[in-house]
Amino acid sequence: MTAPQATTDDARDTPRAEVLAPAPWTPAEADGVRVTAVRTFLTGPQGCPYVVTRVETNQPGLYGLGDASDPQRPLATRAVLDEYLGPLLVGRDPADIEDLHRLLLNSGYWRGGSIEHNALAAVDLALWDLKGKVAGLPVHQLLGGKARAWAEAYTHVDGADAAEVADKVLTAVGQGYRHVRVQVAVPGRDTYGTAPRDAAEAARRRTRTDRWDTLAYLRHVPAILADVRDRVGPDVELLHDAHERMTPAEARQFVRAVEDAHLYFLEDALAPEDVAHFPELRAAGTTPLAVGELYHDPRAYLPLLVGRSIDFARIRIPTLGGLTPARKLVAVCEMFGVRTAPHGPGDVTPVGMAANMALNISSPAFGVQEAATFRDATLEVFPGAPVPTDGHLLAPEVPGLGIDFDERAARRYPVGAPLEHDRWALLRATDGSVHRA
Ligand code: GCO
Ligand code: MG
Repeated sequence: MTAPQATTDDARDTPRAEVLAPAPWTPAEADGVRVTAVRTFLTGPQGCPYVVTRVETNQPGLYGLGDASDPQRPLATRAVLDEYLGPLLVGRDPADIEDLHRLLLNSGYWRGGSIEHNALAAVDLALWDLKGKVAGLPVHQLLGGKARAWAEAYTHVDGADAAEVADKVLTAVGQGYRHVRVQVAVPGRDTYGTAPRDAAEAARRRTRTDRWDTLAYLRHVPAILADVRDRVGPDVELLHDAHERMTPAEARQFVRAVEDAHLYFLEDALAPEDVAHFPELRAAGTTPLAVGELYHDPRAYLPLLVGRSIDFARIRIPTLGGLTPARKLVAVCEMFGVRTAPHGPGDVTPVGMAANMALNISSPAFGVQEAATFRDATLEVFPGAPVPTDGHLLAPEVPGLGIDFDERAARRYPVGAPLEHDRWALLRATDGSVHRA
């Protein structure tokens, strides 16, 4: 760390000690719980970069865990934690989460954004974990206790034709799932959420050689989804993720065309940039609409909630800045009759999933939880990771978030180089233009 340069504005040359001044009401006695260190870890047991934070205290064995998982910018979120938020937290009493959340948020002056919020979430979750451990209560008890016995989970299937997809849906139903996300491959085109069928396609996927073709998607996918519905019957909820690849006009056509599939929800039919088109999208059909994984500002949901133009909020707790803002957003969702479907693909760590579960089990607004299958390596690194059984997730009944972190095991799964993951920038449309992936 280079010595601070002399600046013209003396106020900015505040000695470090003053920046770390405790809240005016913090009792002086030294034996109170105090943060002694904020450690960050980069690990990749699930095949994508995870940034995990451990907030350590002066009480033996008392620490809190957090998740700062922006899988496309892990080094950036880690730097915010190591250089700014962590040093600001050391020496403080971890109990006043609201105060600390705002202090850390305001410390950047230019507030918000995915990177800052993921870093903030890592501290925020750790403070809630600590508060539960100090209180001897699971975090869901701090949020008002249980509103349900378990949280329904949804799993992912994909395929090239209705027969294959229907088979996989019925297999998932056999495992106890009542909600299944269905993605369909468009032949010879890049399609979100579908596994490459062979080595050649896997190679094309790595270089994003296949193009995105909305017309082919609109012609192919709604018919397959309706066919899958006919094959699996009415007793399983089907979900689909359009992954913000359509224009508002195309999304209206898709919503109209997919009516016969009777979807539980259609996700990300519109990109955040096109949010103003949701009211007309809602008018185009009866399919419930879900959105939110790309939203890092909780207030970005307000026009959609107040306008009653969505049915599900796909909240991503790490990207929103943690449990503190997420619990407030979920309360507002409840007021507007919008349910939650928290984001939970493999790139939300088990710590983030444990935070999801604290909200899911305690909030009346909960709808369904996305539940990727954690690899054995991930379960090894995160003892207590939430794992669905019979299609649902149980909330841990131990103090805190109910999850742990094995630092030694984490070292066995180093992450890849920057830009190695996902290649979101590489997708192009049939005319060669860059396209949201
Ligand atoms: C989902 C998402 C993810 C994202 C991924 C980005 O609904 O699960 O769309 O698959 O694409 O989290 O890193
Ligand atoms: Mg999605």
